[in-house]
Amino acid sequence: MVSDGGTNFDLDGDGSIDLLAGNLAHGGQPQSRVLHNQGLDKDYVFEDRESSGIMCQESYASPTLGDCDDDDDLDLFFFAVYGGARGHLFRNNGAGQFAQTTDEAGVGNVRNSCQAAWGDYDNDGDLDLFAGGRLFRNSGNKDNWLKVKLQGTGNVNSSAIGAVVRIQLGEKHSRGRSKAAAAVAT
Ligand SMILES: [Ca+2]
Ligand SMILES: [Ca+2]
Ligand SMILES: [Ca+2]
Repeated sequence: MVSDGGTNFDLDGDGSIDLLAGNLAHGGQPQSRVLHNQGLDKDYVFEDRESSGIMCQESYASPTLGDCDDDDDLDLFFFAVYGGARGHLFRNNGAGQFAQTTDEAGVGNVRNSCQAAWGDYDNDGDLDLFAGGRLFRNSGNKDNWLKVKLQGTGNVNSSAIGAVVRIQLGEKHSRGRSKAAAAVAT
């Protein structure tokens, strides 16, 4: 497997961190795949869930995750490094399966990109996409959102990057890991 990058995240919201391995996949080589962490009861052994709906394309590189539709699961933007090949957006159904929604989301013309990132550049509570030297503003929805500014002290880095934020509102639980100085929960 020719992996050009990977990432870890809680694919299905069960509290255990899963793995997503991105694969450049030259002809006949294995596709990108999801490895599901089966948690404490199974001694944290990973189950190979193969593509989990992520279509195969030669030239995929590092996967980039963010909850672009504010439904509390992480979605995937997979950019492509070869000229002419385009990146794709996959939405997570919350149970660990992905569906491609590139054109519907308006991000269908990102080609030959070497990196992508999610971030709320306009501070309106939804994640916007930076890819291929372009900025795609997310039109969002009318859900409420909460911005949490984290401050590390002592042995914790000053922006508390890596901290886990858990929020309970009635019966609903939300969880996020800080990768920047501010975390957003919906
Ligand atoms: Ca999980
Ligand atoms: Ca989502
Ligand atoms: Ca935004």
